[in-house]
Amino acid sequence: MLDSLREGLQAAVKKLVGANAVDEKSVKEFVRDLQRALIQSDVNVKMALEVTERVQKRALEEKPPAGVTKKDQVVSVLYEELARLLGGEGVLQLDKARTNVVVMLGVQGSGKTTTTAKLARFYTKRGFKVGVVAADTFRPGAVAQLRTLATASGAEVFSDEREKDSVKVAKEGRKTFEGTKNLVIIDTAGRHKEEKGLLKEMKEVVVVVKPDATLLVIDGTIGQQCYSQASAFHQAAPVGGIVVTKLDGAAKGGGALAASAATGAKVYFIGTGERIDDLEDFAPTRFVGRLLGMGDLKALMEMVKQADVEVDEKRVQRMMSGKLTMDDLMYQFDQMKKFGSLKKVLEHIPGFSGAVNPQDLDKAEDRVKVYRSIIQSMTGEEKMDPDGINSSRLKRIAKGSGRGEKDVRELLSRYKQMKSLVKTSKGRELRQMMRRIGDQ
Ligand SMILES: Nc1nc2c(ncn2[C@@H]2O[C@H](COP(=O)(O)OP(=O)(O)OP(=O)(O)O)[C@@H](O)[C@H]2O)c(=O)[nH]1
Ligand SMILES: [Mg+2]
Repeated sequence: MLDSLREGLQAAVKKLVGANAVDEKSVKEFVRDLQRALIQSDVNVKMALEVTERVQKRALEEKPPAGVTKKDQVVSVLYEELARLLGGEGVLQLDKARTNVVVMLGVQGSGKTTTTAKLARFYTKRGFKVGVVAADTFRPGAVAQLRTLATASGAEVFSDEREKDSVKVAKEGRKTFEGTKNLVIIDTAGRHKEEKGLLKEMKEVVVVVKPDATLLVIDGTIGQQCYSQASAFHQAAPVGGIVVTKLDGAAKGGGALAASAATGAKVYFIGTGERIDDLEDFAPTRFVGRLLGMGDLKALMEMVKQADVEVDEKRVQRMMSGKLTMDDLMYQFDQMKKFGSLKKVLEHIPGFSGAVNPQDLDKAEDRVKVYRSIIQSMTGEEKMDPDGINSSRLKRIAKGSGRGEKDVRELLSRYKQMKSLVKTSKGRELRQMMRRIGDQ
């Protein structure tokens, strides 16, 4: 999903990270690359320019915080600005103590009926009693479609196939469920004799039903039209929240940004498939993280900070004095494990995902696994003083760990390298070196 936007943004980031220095020239080039990536992925031109101007201004004016490189700072500025564009975390505010009413809006085929059923399922699972109202009186078969989908979701369905006035059906449905359901979702028509008529009808439904929220359903694959479509609906009936559907398919992703910016409303959910469970609640930071090919940057920074503190305080001083044991090495491996896999760590680091051959990483992780099993087969004395391991001990360790003698020798020579490095290096370099231990 979202391949084009992701690839464009990642290519821009990779180029910046690969540049010799972050100066005015490389920042401007970065900004141009970003603009191209955004516009090619259906982000509205005006928005693309606004966002990238802010990125440029901050990149040129702000200083990186202590311990953060200029490159990482620029990438995290981009991350923040994209997340901000999406309007922060959006949650549909529902009060279980009463009957909440939500009206679905959107043009034909955008996914209103499917999303109605998905939402019914989503909230039924969370203990809500849900009723859905079939207020699409225009399209033949609409009621049957909703009935099939919503019944599978565990919700009760209200419909009146003789009534052709959708406003009346919506009103009646609401009345029927008032007091007995926690949530009433009103599915509306997407087709009309003419487009203006559709917007007028939506306006009437909203005026009569007075919902707690209107949700605009936007097809994520329609590209640039997302912006104007969202604005048109927003003018007819204020949009409370947005659901972007079909983000599993050919969507370029810019539509989500566009619809959000056009209405000022937040994206609450995204549809990621045709099945009833293919609905995700939407977190902008996660979304942007996915786009930039990194996980949650904030979480990463936390992890790095924590690990650094532990390494600093508990170990490095002692190691710096030249007393390096196999337990210290093992500790380093455990640190890496705490990060999840090394690969995951690199995915988190701006510019790194995709820049490193995954095969190399797999190899590095394999080596660490081998080293770990060898260290486990050592006696306490051997771990404390690896220099005292003679050839007969070496044979025993190899046998005990099920590894080759060559592997044991390799580990010992790594250990020696590191120990001699300890004497010359500062703590920071040491840590970097230790993190690189698996690299061959
Ligand atoms: N792949 C994919 N398909 C979806 C998603 N959401 C909806 N669809 C499909 O899109 C088509 C239209 O969905 P509907 O829910 O009928 O759309 P609608 O807005 O109710 O359409 P009208 O009732 O004609 O206005 C159906 O084939 C759905 O299966 C999604 O998130 N991913
Ligand atoms: Mg429908």
